Amino acid sequence: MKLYDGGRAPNPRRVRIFLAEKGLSIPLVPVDMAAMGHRSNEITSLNPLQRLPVLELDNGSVITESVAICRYFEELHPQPPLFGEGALGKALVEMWNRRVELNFMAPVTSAFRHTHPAMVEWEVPQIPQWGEANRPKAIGFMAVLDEQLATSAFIAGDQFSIADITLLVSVDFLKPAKIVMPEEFVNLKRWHEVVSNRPSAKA
Ligand SMILES: N[C@@H](CCC(=O)N[C@@H](CS)C(=O)NCC(=O)O)C(=O)O
Repeated sequence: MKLYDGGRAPNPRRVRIFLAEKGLSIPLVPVDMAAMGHRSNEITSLNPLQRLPVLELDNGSVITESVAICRYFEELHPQPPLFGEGALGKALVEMWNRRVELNFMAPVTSAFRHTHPAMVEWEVPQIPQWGEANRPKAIGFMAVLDEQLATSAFIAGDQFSIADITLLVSVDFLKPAKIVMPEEFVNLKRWHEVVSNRPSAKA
């Protein structure tokens, strides 16, 4: 089994954090994304979308999409549960993971990809106005996150989950996206400190 990894990029990091939380060590194949390694023939043959991460199994099967890769490991290694427990717990984790992906991770990464000069070849067409338009969207959703975290230790409830991992990589990507978290979001800040101190956050 091999995990094609993309270094500091948020989606590959999601999977590395997930594996660290599970205590799993999977052989990594580093791909130099700055040198466009993700557009190589090797990666394209595994994933025609030319995106990372990519998990290649020993039988030749290929899994792309960070959440699908994490789901695979969750099924093989159910402990600790990171996709929630029970009908309600699982639904809430899925709900928050999707909410964070669509309403926060997407605007944060779009702000970066549509404004940063290094992304010109990645994001075609690069539309700086669209990047600018996404900054207030990301900040607007922080209010929803902050409200949820006012009464909940983690984003989907009392237990750390994949939704926290998606949120962590997105909050950590605010800096490259040149978005500042407003001081008023004290619950989100408290949560960020807590999850950043977990050993897995170094992944
Ligand atoms: N939905 C995919 C997104 C994967 C993705 O966009 N990965 C980025 C790195 S964070 C990438 O490979 N980008 C390459 C490109 O845009 O050319 C997932 O969850 O894995």
